[in-house]
Amino acid sequence: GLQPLAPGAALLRGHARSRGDALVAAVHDIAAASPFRHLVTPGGHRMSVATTSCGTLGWHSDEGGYRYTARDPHTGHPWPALPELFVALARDAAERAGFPGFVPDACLINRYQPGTRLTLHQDRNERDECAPIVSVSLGIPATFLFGGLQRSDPVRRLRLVHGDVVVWGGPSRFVFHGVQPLMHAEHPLTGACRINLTFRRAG
Ligand code: MD5
Ligand code: FE
Repeated sequence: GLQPLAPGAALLRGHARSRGDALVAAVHDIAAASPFRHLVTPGGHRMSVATTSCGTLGWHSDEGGYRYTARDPHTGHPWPALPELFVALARDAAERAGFPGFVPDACLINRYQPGTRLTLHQDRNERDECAPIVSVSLGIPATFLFGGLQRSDPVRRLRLVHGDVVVWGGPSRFVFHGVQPLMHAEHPLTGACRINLTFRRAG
């Protein structure tokens, strides 16, 4: 089923669950080529979330700013390709949520361990502002926070579990959002860890 969350935003509960094994296996292959790393924010803070990417563009930050790059600065090589499974899942989820024809060129992969958090922020480094962001949760549960277009807007809490997919588009594309510090738990596929895939049209 599809649960509307806000204008342009929808939760597809369990939509990726049947493909969980293949998705986690693909993440392991990607991380073997472009390892998870803790990026440094432009403000000089090491992020508690560990990140890698796949696709023609990947996400990077350092003291110089936030940006998408064609090569992994850690390896000097292009980012691993987007697996066909990822492209098909993102496209199908976006279409169900009312955004047909979504073709992602970047997938950011975030790895959360107990205590890892993501402070409230907006995603505004993607060129195509009409394209949605598709988020896939794998592994242990997290409490996702989403607010409004102003940092001061009230924040709603949403529990996301293994296999949940959320599509953020239209008026919800630029809302403030974050993830509460992860509680300890274990999942048979990921251990004490949550993996989030976010599919974007960045270039
Ligand atoms: C996560 N990742 O759970 C989230 C899922 C990130 C990030 O926030 O930037 O890596 S993506 C959730 C998202 C993205 C863009 C817009 C909105 C939510 N939104 O409008 O709420 O690791
Ligand atoms: Fe974000």
